[in-house]
Amino acid sequence: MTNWKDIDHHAKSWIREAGERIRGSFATSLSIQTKSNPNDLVTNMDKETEQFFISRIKETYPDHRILGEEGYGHEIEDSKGIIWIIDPIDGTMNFVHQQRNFAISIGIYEEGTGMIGLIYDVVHDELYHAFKGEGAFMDDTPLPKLEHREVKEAIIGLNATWVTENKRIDPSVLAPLVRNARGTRSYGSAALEFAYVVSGRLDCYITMRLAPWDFAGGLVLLHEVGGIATTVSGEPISILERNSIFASRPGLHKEILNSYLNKA
Ligand code: 2AM
Ligand code: CA
Ligand code: CA
Ligand code: CA
Repeated sequence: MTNWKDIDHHAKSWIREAGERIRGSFATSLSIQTKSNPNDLVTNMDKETEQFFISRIKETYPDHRILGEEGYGHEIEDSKGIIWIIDPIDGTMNFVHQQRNFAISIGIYEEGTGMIGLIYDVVHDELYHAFKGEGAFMDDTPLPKLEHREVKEAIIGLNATWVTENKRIDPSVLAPLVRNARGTRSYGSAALEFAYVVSGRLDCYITMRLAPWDFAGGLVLLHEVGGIATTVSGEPISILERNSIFASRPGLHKEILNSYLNKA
């Protein structure tokens, strides 16, 4: 029998410990490299944090598998067994430039079902956490179920890139939504944007391409507050692949899908 409470306890204590290490790194100098392009950054702390989780998990749960952004985990092609999906620093550009607005994200899945979701806002020391069927919390505060809100009263999480010429969506699809909404915000960390939808600070979040480690934790949290996440065309999200993401309050999800996104 899997002891899920034990896993939950370890995951929370490791994520706080990793956050402590990251906060400690502010006093030291970072080593920064680029990945796929000059704006795609990675630091020694991204790598060290992922390695920290991997060594703890391997030591304690040798039969669990790990999918991490920086590639120190396993090659994962199926959703069998227990898989930890980890983004050691989500919002690396913010980490480097701002020393805030980044998070550690962990989703723990069993046979493809999200069991535990953790998003740790390291600088604010705020842990968003959810366990399947037990609701979502920010530290000790339970997060209420999300209710409908109309577009005209909604704050939408959206990166300006998607309203300029780009290869994934026609900007004329999103422009009317941007015009009709109460406001838009972009935080530069998908995990935090998920946490903000979960806690009602954003009413929805739309992005054209995320990887599993960007949304694995957020999906579990969102589900626990009755939020809805699909691709921008309303399809189910595949947990081991890259997807576009539309995460929202219920009701608002339907309104935006029907009146804006489905006109794509
Ligand atoms: P990262 O900081 O972990 O790389 C920035 O808008 C958000 O998109 C961050 O959550 C960032 O995660 C993520 N991101 C950056 N580059 C990406 C890429 N090529 N594919 C998917 N997500 C990306
Ligand atoms: Ca990255
Ligand atoms: Ca990320
Ligand atoms: Ca990352």
